[in-house]
Amino acid sequence: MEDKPKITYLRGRAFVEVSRLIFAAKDIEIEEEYTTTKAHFEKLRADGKLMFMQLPLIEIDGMCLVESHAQENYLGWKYDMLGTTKEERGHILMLYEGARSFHDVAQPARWIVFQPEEKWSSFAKEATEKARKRYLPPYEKTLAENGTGFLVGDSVTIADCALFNILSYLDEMACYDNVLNDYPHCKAFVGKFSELPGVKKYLDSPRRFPPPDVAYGKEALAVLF
Ligand SMILES: N[C@@H](CCC(=O)N[C@@H](CS)C(=O)NCC(=O)O)C(=O)O
Repeated sequence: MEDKPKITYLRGRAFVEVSRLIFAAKDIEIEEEYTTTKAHFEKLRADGKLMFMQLPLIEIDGMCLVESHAQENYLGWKYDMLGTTKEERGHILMLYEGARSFHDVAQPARWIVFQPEEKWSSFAKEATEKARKRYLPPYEKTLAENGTGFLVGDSVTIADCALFNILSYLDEMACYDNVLNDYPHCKAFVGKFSELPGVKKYLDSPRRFPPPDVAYGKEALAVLF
């Protein structure tokens, strides 16, 4: 029997959440180990498990796989979440990369972990404006045109997992000013994706971390730097 895949990461979503969502969408059981001390992080580095000395780590198929992007692509390939034709693959990769870029500019750890609290609301406002200007309209249009509740085709792909990752912050956190109410297909997507059986199980479990807060930021900085 194959070993269960194992994720090693901090106690937060950040760089590994899309992989967690991919496993959840496919209802694949995994193990998780949380790095909560600098000593544990240094031990992983000393053991040679982190090729570029960074987390997250996914141990799968006899490999120590690092780099979140490679991890998500590998899982997409392994679990058939990259479409069935080359045109579908092209669209999925474009929408997946767009969702990663959307995450880079709008996800809340950018200010919650790295900025003083008095600046948080202006960062959140700027992130919401970027979301409205560049990212939410094309995802709204793509979901409306595809009409299946998924971005491409009629089953879940890595693009859906990456989109859910960023949209769930916009949906959960008051600082984004209920922006999804103006994008009904994106809002409905969050609801439908959350109801996929494996995803629902994951979201209802203690393994799903809340959005970052001050305590998470402190722990992450103490482990990493
Ligand atoms: N390009 C990497 C970046 C990963 C990354 O920045 N990891 C952070 C933790 S979230 C880290 O290990 N930082 C410690 C360091 O860079 O020394 C990826 O996408 O996986």
